[in-house]
Amino acid sequence: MTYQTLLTRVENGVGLITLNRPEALNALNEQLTRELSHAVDAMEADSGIGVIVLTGSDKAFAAGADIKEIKDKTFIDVFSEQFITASWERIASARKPTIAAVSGHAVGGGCELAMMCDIIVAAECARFALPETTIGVIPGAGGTQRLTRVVGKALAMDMILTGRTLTSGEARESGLVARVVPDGKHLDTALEMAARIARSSQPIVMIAKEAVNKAYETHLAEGIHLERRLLYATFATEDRKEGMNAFSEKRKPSFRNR
Ligand code: CO8
Repeated sequence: MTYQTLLTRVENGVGLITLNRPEALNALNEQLTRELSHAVDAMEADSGIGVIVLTGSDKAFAAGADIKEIKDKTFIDVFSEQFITASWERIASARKPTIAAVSGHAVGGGCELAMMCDIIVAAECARFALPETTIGVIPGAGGTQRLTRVVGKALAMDMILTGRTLTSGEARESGLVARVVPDGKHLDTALEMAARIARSSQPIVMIAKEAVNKAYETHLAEGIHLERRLLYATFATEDRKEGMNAFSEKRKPSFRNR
């Protein structure tokens, strides 16, 4: 499948999606969000892919919603079309692990898109901001909710009310970003992490992802209960048996995703 606004590639069990609207710093227009949703659907359905990596250019991961495309919309337009539809959020509902490799601007909807991924790897030059209030809107793709859960109310309020930009170092310190690496190394690092994850059993990492995500959606006792149930479920897989046998026999496991 060829896309107008994306490049895609599959290697070492990893699906790579590159946002490719350099003329608009990868601003998220209707076509891009539709194509991104389609690409994620295709990668989720491809059993040869264990992990999805999402990246942009060195200058911009994505500069947010396409302001030129939405500037003349009325309330009734965005209400009727259900602007910010499921296609915007598709990557957030991926069952396979997702990694955002961010360099340059991750602004507005671009920052929200990165936050929809399970892990963010940032180049030193990466910058994160939710400046929507400065142009008369509010974050609309989960920003007020995901950022607050990850960095806490004080910093979320600071960023969302003032629109200030976080450096990669501040993003790391606040827990928004998992790793900061030298400029130009963000994608290689993300691909290496992804290939490492992709060597494990797909259903097992999907179960682990589901358990971690539950931590954001429920209270501790229920989360621990779910974790235990999911742990027990891993004992129903062939890969659990293979992983433990391989360890005992001092050999590398050969997982079959079963
Ligand atoms: N939309 C459309 N075009 C954009 C966008 C954008 N978000 N960002 C950049 N561009 C375009 C510029 O217009 C410019 O195009 P041209 O050369 O034709 O003038 C080109 O990309 C390069 O941009 P700059 O020249 O501005 O590049 P700089 O390096 O000087 O600045 C910045 C980079 C700081 C990222 C700057 O481009 C900027 O501030 N962009 C806008 C960031 C922003 O405010 N994003 C939030 C948008 S709102 C949102 O994401 C959520 C809205 C949800 C609610 C919607 C409800 C309807």
